This record gives sequence, structure tokens and C-alpha cells, in this order.
Amino acid sequence: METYDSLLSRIEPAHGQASRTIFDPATGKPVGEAPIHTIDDLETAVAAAVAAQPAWAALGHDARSAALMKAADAVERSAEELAQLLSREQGKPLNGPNARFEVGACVAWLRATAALPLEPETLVDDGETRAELHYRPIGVVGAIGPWNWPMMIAVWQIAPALRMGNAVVVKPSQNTPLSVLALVSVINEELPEGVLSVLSSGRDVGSRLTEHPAIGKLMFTGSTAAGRAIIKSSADTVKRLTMELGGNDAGIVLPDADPKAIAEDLFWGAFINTGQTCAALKRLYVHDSIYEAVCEELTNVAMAMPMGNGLDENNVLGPLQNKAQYNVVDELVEAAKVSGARVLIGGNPDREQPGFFYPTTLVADIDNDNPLVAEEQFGPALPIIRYTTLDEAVAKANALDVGLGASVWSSNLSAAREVAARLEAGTVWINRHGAVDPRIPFGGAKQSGYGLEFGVEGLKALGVPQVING
Ligand code: TXE
Repeated sequence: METYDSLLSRIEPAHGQASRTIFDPATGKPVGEAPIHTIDDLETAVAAAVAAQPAWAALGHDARSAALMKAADAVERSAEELAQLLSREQGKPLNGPNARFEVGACVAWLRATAALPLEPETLVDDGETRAELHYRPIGVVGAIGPWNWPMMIAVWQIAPALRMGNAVVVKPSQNTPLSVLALVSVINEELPEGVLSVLSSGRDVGSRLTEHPAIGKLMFTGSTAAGRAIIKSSADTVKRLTMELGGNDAGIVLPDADPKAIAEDLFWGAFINTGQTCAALKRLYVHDSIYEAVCEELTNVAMAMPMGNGLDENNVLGPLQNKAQYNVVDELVEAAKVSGARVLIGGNPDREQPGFFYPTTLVADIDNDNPLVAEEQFGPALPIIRYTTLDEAVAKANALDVGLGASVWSSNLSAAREVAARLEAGTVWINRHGAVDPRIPFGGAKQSGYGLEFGVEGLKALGVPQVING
């Protein structure tokens, strides 16, 4: 009996009773049955959301925040079962910045979102005119998520939407439905009926959600290609959109950085969740003067990080979540090898091993236009590119049409800040990469998307601004 069986037993069947088996990406063994929700189920969920939303909105911020705090407590009570299920379904290890970390982030985001202050803003008050800016609920929000951080990203979308008085219909990735079904069932212990529901289905039901007239806003995290399709299909009903799309984040190591001191943070900036992270470091630019030293230190760190079945408490790196993503990584690394790039570690998957394990791979002496650099690998393979002038590094970092995150690594904070200001990305971290925080807005530049999540800005994005003038 698995620790999470009680969670799975709470998942309600679809109307038509159809289901499909979800398999563990580490072993190929079944994890559980996910209902296949249909358009009828979607209509039921949307109707329930429309019916429940006015009373939820009428509760006001304090009562809704209290409910989110209780939901956080409920997630905390079920944390270990949720982490075990997440590990089995997504593949990520329990330890390291992985499954337990992700469930902990769900708790932290629920609490932080509940605690954010949001007061009406006085715009003008000059004796003649008094104008205030308020935020009203939108109504029903659709939340479409990916398979890499399925629980955490669901909470990123759900928590601010609920806090602002909206009802929410969630559509998780077809690759990781069980994690989100279980999480929603736990959060729903503390919410009124109909306010939050989840549809376990593929793109057909997701696509209908994006054009449904009763949905006022879509929160989307996923690929740029799917984002473009959703922008188009939501246009007829003029939905509000927050689009968190893919990235191909650059990091620039300045010549004054200490290779040994930064190596572990560089490693986790790139390999968090085995590289399957939207704002992970995916292209590393290192100054010629310390290039070999950084390569060596990174290789040392990489060698010390065990990869394997996520339920083994020792492992901190896991498999790719699905075969399609494994193939992307495999093909990009093979092409890099053929181009003459130097593999420092990895690049040699054991094709007899069960599961979608691709070894931790560092590739040096690679050209900037190599596909492993120019395309998002979304897996455990990091290209390291040599540069000689800062202008060259900045130009290469900015050359792509995406810009989610970026980072600058240096012993000189003010020099690093100057470089940061030149980078075309929604967030630039200094001496770390990918560290998100529920108090700090996060969003993409260029084709990495638009709209901000987290912090007060993130709350405002889940409301309709209303000016009261007079
Ligand atoms: O994502 P998709 P996939 C990148 C990563 C990966 C690639 C593809 O590079 O290789 O995306 O992954 C739903 N209308 N990222 O195929 O297709 C879909 O059902 C409505 C980066 O898994 O974007 C799922 O729930 N919904 C990303 C969600 O969108 C649609 C994280 C994401 O699916 C839809 C994951 C449509 N037309 C992958 N098409 C990040 N930003 O972190 C798809 N969906």
C-alpha cells in the first residue's frame, strides 16, 4: 500500500467513468488512474464555478485569506503523501530542491498570498477630484498548467485568483494530473463547494476552456507554442491573460567571479528539477580567463549529485518526466557532440536502463548558434560558452526571442548590477538563478510571455481595475 493511496481514493471519477493509467517515469510502473474529463465535465465545473463565485467574492478579503491559510494548513498536514505521489508521477526525487520542496512551496505561496496587503489606491485627492483605484473580482478564472512543477504552479495560479474573489477551474497537464487532482482535493477541504475544481484531460478540454464565454481570465504556464494558440482561441471572448511561457535563460560569469564559490549555486540554477524548470539557467557564458576553472568546478559538483529513483532518499536528480522531453535532450546533446563540442560529463545515457534517465551533462567549447544553446533543452544538459568581451556576452545573452530570467555572477555587486540592467529578461538574479519569492513579481520579457505573478502585482492581475471617481 502506497502512502498516497488515501489521496488517490478521494479523486472523483469523470461523468463517463473513463480513466487512464499514469506511469512512473523512473520505473514505467503504474502510479494510479486519472479520470478522463470531457466537455460535459467542463460545463459542469464552469456552471458550479459561476454559481459559487458571487458568495465567495462577498466574503471579502479577510475571510478569503483565512480560508487560504487553512488550505495551507491542510496541505501541510498531507505534505508527505503529496510529495510521495508527486515523486512517483513527476519523477522528481523527494529530497533536494524537488518533491518535498515543491509541496513546501505550495504551503508558503498559499500563506504569503493570503497575507499580501491590497488597499484601494488614492489616485487624485485635490479638493475638487477624488479618484480611487479598486480591484473587483473577474469572475471565473481558468488555470492551465505544465508537468514540471505541477503542484507549485497550480498554487501560483489558484492562490491569487481565489484571494481576489474569483472561482477557478484548473486544467493540469495530461502528464501529471494525479498530483494536481490530489492537491485540489486537499485544498478543497477548506473551500466552499464549486469555488475550485479540476479537469483531468488533454488539450481538447483545455482548448474549450480557453474559448469558454464564462471564463474571464486565463492563467497559463507552458510552451510558447501552446501560449500562442491560447492567445488566439481566447481572442473572441477578449479574455484577460497571464502568459508564463518557456525561456532559455542565460547566465554570465564575469572575470572576477570565484569559480569554486559559485559552482554549487550555478549547478542548482541549471539543474533544479533535473533541468525541467522554466526559469533555470540554460546557457552559461563564462569569461575566457576563468573558463577552464569554472568548467572544472562545475564538473566536480555535478559528479557529486546522485541521480536515480526519486523515492530513494539519497537522490537529488531524477528522470525526465516523459519520453518526448527525453528525446529533445538526447537529440540536442547528440547534435552538439557531432558539432565537435567537448562533453565534460554525461552525454552517454544507458539506453538499457528503465525510465527516462538522462545523465547530468555539461558541454564545453560549444558555439553560440549550436541548437543546444539556441533551443530550450528543458533537461539536465548545460552548454558552457566562452566569451572574451562583456559586450559580446551581453549581445549573445540578448540574441534570442525569449527572456524569462537571466543571471550575472561576480564578486562585485555594483558591476553585476550594471550588467543586469543590460539584459532583456523579466528577472535578473545576481550570484544565483531562478530563486522565486511569493512577495516579488515574476514574469517574462519578449516571447517568454506577459503579465506578472506573485506579490501585490500578482494579486492585481487577478482583478479588474475599477476607478471610483467622485
Ligand atoms: O507543454 P504544452 P508540453 C516547454 C518545454 C517543453 C515544451 C512542451 O520546452 O519541451 O514546453 O511541453 C495545455 N489550449 N515547457 O507539451 O503543450 C496542455 O494540455 C489549451 C515550458 O507539456 O505547452 C498542458 O496542460 N491548453 C513550460 C499545458 O497546456 C493547451 C513548462 C502545457 O502544455 C493547449 C512545461 C491549447 N491549445 C513545458 N495546448 C514552462 N514555462 O515552464 C496545450 N495545452
